[in-house]
Amino acid sequence: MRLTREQIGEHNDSLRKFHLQKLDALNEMLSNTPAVIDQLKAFQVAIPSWALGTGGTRFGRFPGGGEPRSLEEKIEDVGLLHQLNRSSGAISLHIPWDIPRNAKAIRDLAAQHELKFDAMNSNAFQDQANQTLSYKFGSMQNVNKAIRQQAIDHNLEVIQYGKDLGSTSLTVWLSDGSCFPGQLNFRRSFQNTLESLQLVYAALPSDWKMFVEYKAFEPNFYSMTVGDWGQSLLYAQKLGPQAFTLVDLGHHLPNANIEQIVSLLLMESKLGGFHFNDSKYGDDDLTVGSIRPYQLFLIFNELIDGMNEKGMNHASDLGWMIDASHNVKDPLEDLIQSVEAIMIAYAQALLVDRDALKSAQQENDVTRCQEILQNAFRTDVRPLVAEARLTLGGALEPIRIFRDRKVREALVSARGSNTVATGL
Ligand code: LRH
Ligand code: MN
Repeated sequence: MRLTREQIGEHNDSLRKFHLQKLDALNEMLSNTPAVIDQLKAFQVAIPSWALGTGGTRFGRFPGGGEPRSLEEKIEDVGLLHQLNRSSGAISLHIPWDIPRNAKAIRDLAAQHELKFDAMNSNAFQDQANQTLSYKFGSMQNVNKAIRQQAIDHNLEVIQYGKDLGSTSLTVWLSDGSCFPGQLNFRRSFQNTLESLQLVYAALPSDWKMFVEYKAFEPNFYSMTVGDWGQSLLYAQKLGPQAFTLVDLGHHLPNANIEQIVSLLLMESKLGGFHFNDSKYGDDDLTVGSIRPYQLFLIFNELIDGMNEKGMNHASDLGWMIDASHNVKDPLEDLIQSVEAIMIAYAQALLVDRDALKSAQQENDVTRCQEILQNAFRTDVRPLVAEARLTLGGALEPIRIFRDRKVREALVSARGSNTVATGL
């Protein structure tokens, strides 16, 4: 499903006058809007292939219809997102949910939709139908060497698929851990996992990165073998210069200060990227910015401060990915909102007067520090994000045109109302 240039043009024409009024008002108020718009135009967020259908919980799944039935249809859906917001120019695949049967054909299809392949994700957390050894008691931590080798071989296979598609990074999230005290020897589990990751690391092409994703709990509920940023950092430091930590916003214990974690990982040059989502309790995988938009802003504030200090390129030096699951929203609408929330938080953080903040911090002027941050956070930057979209050929209001053009209805009539996308 693609929209025509004319349909997007018509949509923008109907909204342009009001948009320009809001943009002019911001241009009056702010000094650096052209620079902010340029940085927004360069910023691309990768869409997870496993979040294009309806998710669910152990209590139920309520599909909305028209879900992609194949990798090809997933690429088409991300292509449509990118057509609307011009900020979703990459797809992150999960193996074996999205095995590219014909890599050349898949690459060509993605190119037609102006999409790149972001990080590849391995899956040693589910037992596949044809699998000989079970991951019930873990994969790379497992006391059984053959099971560890099975997980290593799977990751080597995932790297090969990535090389065939032009990806240059591998995300390893391990569900390994324990559910009860005494079940595991923590040090041996760490050592087994490190040795296994070292064998995967050794197979990385020289221009690749490995992201070690940590998670505090679920599906294990007593310990996780990559349980927090400290453990992930230990692995990344012991593995080598191509290994980094990956911060999934939903993978922290309640009230963790994620912006401080981000600041320190950047300082250590070991922050690799993000899985953006939002949560109120656990790994809820909700729409980005839907629960704690101020935290998202504070994270971007630390990112810009730390990346500027190291002269890093905002758009390309870190992995920007969404990791979400949709139980009650239309998956594509949810992803449109998530990308929008990320762009808004980035734009607000770009408005922070960093020199003023530094001098207020030097004077311990706590009140002024907060004023400087919240002045940026309370600035409605949506016209800047919309202008970046417009000048890249996108839609001024993606959700409105998605609904006005009855995209979901068209997908349901094309694909059926009971189609199920592979993934979570
Ligand atoms: C684990 C996780 C990981 C993915 C999975 C789909 O909770 O965040 O990033 O492999 O979700
Ligand atoms: Mn994740």
